Amino acid sequence: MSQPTRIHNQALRAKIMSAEEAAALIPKGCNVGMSGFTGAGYPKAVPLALAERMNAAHSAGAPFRIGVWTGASTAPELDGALAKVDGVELRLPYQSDPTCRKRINAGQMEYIDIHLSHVAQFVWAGFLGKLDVAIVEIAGIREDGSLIPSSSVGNNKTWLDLADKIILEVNSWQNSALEGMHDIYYGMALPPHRKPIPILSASDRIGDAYFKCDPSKVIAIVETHSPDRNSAFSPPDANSEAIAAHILEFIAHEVKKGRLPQELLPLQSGVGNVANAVMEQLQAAPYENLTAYTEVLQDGMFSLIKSGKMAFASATALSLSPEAAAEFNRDAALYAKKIMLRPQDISNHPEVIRRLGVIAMNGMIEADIYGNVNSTHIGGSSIMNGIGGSGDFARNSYLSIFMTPSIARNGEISCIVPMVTHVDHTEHDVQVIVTEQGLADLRGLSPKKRAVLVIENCAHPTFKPALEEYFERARKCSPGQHTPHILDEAFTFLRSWRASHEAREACRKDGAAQASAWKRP
Ligand code: 0RQ
Repeated sequence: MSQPTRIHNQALRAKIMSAEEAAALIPKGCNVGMSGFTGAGYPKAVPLALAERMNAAHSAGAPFRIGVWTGASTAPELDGALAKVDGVELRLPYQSDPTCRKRINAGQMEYIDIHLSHVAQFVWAGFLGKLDVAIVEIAGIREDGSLIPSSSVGNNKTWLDLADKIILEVNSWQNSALEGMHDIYYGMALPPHRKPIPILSASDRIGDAYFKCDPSKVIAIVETHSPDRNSAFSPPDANSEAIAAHILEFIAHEVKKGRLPQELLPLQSGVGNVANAVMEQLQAAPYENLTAYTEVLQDGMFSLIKSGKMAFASATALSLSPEAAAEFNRDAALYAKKIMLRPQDISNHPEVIRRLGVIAMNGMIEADIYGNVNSTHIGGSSIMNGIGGSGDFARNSYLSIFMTPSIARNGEISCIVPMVTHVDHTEHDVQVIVTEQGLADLRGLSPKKRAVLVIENCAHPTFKPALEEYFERARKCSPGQHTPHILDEAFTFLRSWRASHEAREACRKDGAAQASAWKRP
């Protein structure tokens, strides 16, 4: 069934064409700023058509690659499709696509992982070179040529302002009630002309509801009717439930101590099932009038808005499951009054995060006994996703919480380690570490006291003795040192301990013959 037009500007209507025709206008080797943030508001047709074109070019022996700049992660129709045809020379700033990940770790794709709040400034300042083309999904074009943003804002304002050429995808699947939900701030300038950002509470409106767009730069408009990625959430598992319960207990303690108000402070919650479980548990907690100043609004937060527990949420993207998206579509006008979507350099701005006193909750891959956190690398060298907005929030929040199950890969690996193999958040940016085993409040503790608490409260029982042994020996090896370590062993100790532990277990089970064969590595 054909959809009523969303393009109300007559002059721009003349630029409507197919995705294939639009893709044909993108030059080889150019830098393209694409919309899209955590599976929301990404272009759904032109990247696929471009991938076809790239594939044909590769088959003809003439590789065709571009630089892909986005808000954050997108979807298989964008990152996945372009990566599969080897069409991406360089990708920034955050991705979570399996094909991209594989290519990056195989050295076949350049990847720059930067704080999400930095991207717009880097591009305005010219640090990343020239932005040639913008491909931006929008929900409609108004008579005056201004654009109604889609389910994510991300870096779209910057792409539209700075790209030489613009391709617009007008997606009629996006709810028309999105109109009015956005706050596009046009007051940002580069130093030394920068002014304070006048946001004093999460719901403050400081900009326009629409993007400005120079019509002379628009080279193509493609009409689509396609859903966002809308990944489903798995129901919270026991670990997520336990982590969420520890955080809720900690928050209740802070309220009791008078260090948090009864309505708490604005919440920021990272992506994923653990973050979602925390939001779900807040549903039953005795707090009202909650607010969020976050980057991604997921199902858990959406439920808090639906139940009336959360009064207002500011974000840069709506990243909902299919069920929650359907719910949003049913009652969009109501939600539109309680949700505001901003550019990511504002949703993640250090000044605002520090002023509002955000409670930041983010996932991690591993933490070390002193509180340094690795959010991005497996085994110290393979990228997982990227730092995303976790650094923007962790350093500037009022409370910075990092969470993970205590073990990974079927219990083979401890997520609490002597020394993290890669550091994204230093001990100075990490105040609370939580696993399903418990929570370590590191505020006000010197390194050695932190180590005792992290091992005691957060490590899995399988690995706790090894971590205690490491810490004890490190203290003895370097008496009095501020942050004791045995550098030769810091990365390998748990692995060799695990091997010896398994050998010991085998001996215990199989008897003396094996026991005599066992040697400590
Ligand atoms: O591997 O996918 O092969 O099974 O890492 O781990 O436990 O499923 O956790 O999905 O919550 O992701 C840090 C990656 C956690 C995420 C990270 C393996 C594990 C699994 C994923 P498989 P889980 P999650 C807002 C803020 C940075 C960005 C951020 C992230 C996979 O939270 O990307 O916070 N954060 N942004 O098996 C080896 C370990 C491991 C390990 C986990 N210690 N060793 N493998 N894994 N721990 C959002 C934005 O900014 C957009």
